[in-house]
This record gives sequence, C-alpha cells and structure tokens, in this order.
Amino acid sequence: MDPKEQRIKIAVQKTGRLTDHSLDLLERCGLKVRKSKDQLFCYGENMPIDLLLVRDDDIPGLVADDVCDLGICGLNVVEEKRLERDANGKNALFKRVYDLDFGHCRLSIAAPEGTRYAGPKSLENAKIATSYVGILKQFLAENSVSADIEYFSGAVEIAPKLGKADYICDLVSTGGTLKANGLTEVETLLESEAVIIQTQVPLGGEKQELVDKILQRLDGVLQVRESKYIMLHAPRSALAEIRDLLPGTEAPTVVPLEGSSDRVAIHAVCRENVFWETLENLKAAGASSLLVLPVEKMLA
Ligand code: PRT
Ligand code: ZN
Repeated sequence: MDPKEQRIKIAVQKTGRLTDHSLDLLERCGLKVRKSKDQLFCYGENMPIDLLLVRDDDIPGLVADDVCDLGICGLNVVEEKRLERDANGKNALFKRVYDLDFGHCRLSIAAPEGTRYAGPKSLENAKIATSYVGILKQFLAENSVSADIEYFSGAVEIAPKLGKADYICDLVSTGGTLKANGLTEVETLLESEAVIIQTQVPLGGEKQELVDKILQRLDGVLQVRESKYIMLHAPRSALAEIRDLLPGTEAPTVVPLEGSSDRVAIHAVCRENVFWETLENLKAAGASSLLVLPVEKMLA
C-alpha cells in the first residue's frame, strides 16, 4: 500500500439489523472488501475505502473523533449521541449527509393497553423506561413535562410488567413486540432510518472527491432499486393515455413498428415499481407485448 494514499474509513455495524443492507449498498457502489479474520477491519481491494465493523452505538463517536470519515447507522442513534455529547458540553462533530431508506423504525412512547392517554401532559410525574434518555428528555422539556426517566439498556418492553415503569419509550417497527407485551403506542418522538454521517472536519480535496463519488453512486443505486424498464406496443392514438399510466416516467422513447403505420413500440424507465394493476390498465388502453425488466445500473 502506498503510505501517502488517501483512504476513506467507513464505520458500519458489525452484526445487527443494519449490517447486511449497509454492506450490500457499498458493494452495489462497486466496493470489494477483503474480510480479515477478526472482522473488525475490512480492506477495500478495488477502491481506497476501508470498513471498520463496530457496534452501532460506537459509530457516531468514531466519526466525531475523526477515526472514521463516514459512518452508517440509525438516525435514532445519531440523534441520541448528538444530544449526549451536547449534555456533556461536547460538539457533535458529525453531520448527516445522506438518508438511505432502510432500517425504518420510530421511537415511540407506549403504555399498557387501556391506559388513558390525553397527550404529553399525561406523562407528568410518570415513570418512563428507555435507553433513549437524551431524546426522551428533549421531548419532555419541549412539552414542559417533568417525569422520572428509568434507564434500561435492553428489554425495555417488560418494564411495565415488572412494575418498574408506567410507560416505555422504545423503537417500534411492526408493533409486534408492543402487542406481545400488552402495550400500545401513544406518541411518536422520532421517525428513523439508516443514514450516513460524515465528520465535520474538512476532508481535503482528494478525500472529499471520493466521498462525493460514493454519494453519487448511492443516488444511482437507490434509484434503480425501484426502477423498471418497460417495453410495450400500442396504437399511436393511445400514446397520451399510456404515458399517463406509466409510473414515474419522464420521456418515453417511441419507435415506429416495421410494417405497421398505426402501432408503435414504447420504451420507458419507470422510477417506481410496476405492479400487475398497471400492466392490466395499460393492456386495457390498447397496449400489447408488455415486458418489464429490472434496471441494473443508472447514472443521471
Ligand atoms: O450490537 P449493536 O449495538 O450493534 O446492535 P443493537 O442491538 O443496538 O441494534 P440492532 O441491530 O437491533 O438495530 C440497529 C438499528 O436498526 C437501530 O438502531 C434502528 O435504527 C434500526 N431498527 C429498525 C431497529 C428496529 N427496526 C427494531 N424493530 N432497531 C431495533 N428494533 C427492535 C426494538 O428495539 C424492539 O425491541 O425491535 C423491537 C420492535 O420491533 P417490532 O417489529 O416488534 O415493532
Ligand atoms: Zn446498539
């Protein structure tokens, strides 16, 4: 390795809900990594980008302390760590630069079913169990409510059953865990998804160029995920109607069909998924020979 080579370090969750998606996205951006035995450090073989595999809670700190240039983790963790640093009089030193549209969940307050909840004032003097002390404190302060916060590092949902809390404040995705524990959501504090954070320390020309390139490739990767290439034949007279039926299409290509004065071939990239209903509506509008193909790569 050239010692002067500028390499980017990205912190990624080692094992957890975000790991596969994060690694898959980076791979789709063209990165090939060599996994080392201890799996803590992955050397980028074809790009000057290395990965550090760590616990998600450590990611904002690693970026803030300039150990890593970028990090991928949940907005819930990013916000909590920012508030934690704030409370300790430290600057955040990391900024959110990209939303990744996976790892969706929300940080919510939940109460045992049957609890009468009439807005934040119902939390006055209540005991609330959470691992998200910073975000919860901020919510209570914004609503001028004073409550007892009980810190739980895990299994927050069992706190009411154990008699340790009246409410919980935890992440919810399908709501299954709450239901299984006889709890119901009463308030959402934060809508979260996986995001990329970057150090606030200026990276310097070469490194910043590389970061910009990765973010541009991510744009392409995220766009093609939903995109489909659609081909069909249709009467020229139905063009306007067909165009309106194609989801998320800008300018379709229209080509005359050999031996037919009336029918044309239409090719278009649809930026949204194409469902069976769309195909059935296109057919009803006069389309035939419908073909929908996945899009592999896209660069705007
Ligand atoms: O070991 P490490 O510290 O790295 O991992 P971790 O155990 O802290 O995190 P992990 O892997 O569980 O989650 C990583 C990130 O995924 C979180 O910080 C969120 O940004 C995101 N995420 C998305 C979730 C969920 N959905 C989720 N449902 N994180 C946790 N949950 C838990 C929640 O805490 C609750 O226990 O799942 C349960 C609720 O799920 P539902 O579907 O029953 O509502
Ligand atoms: Zn964690």
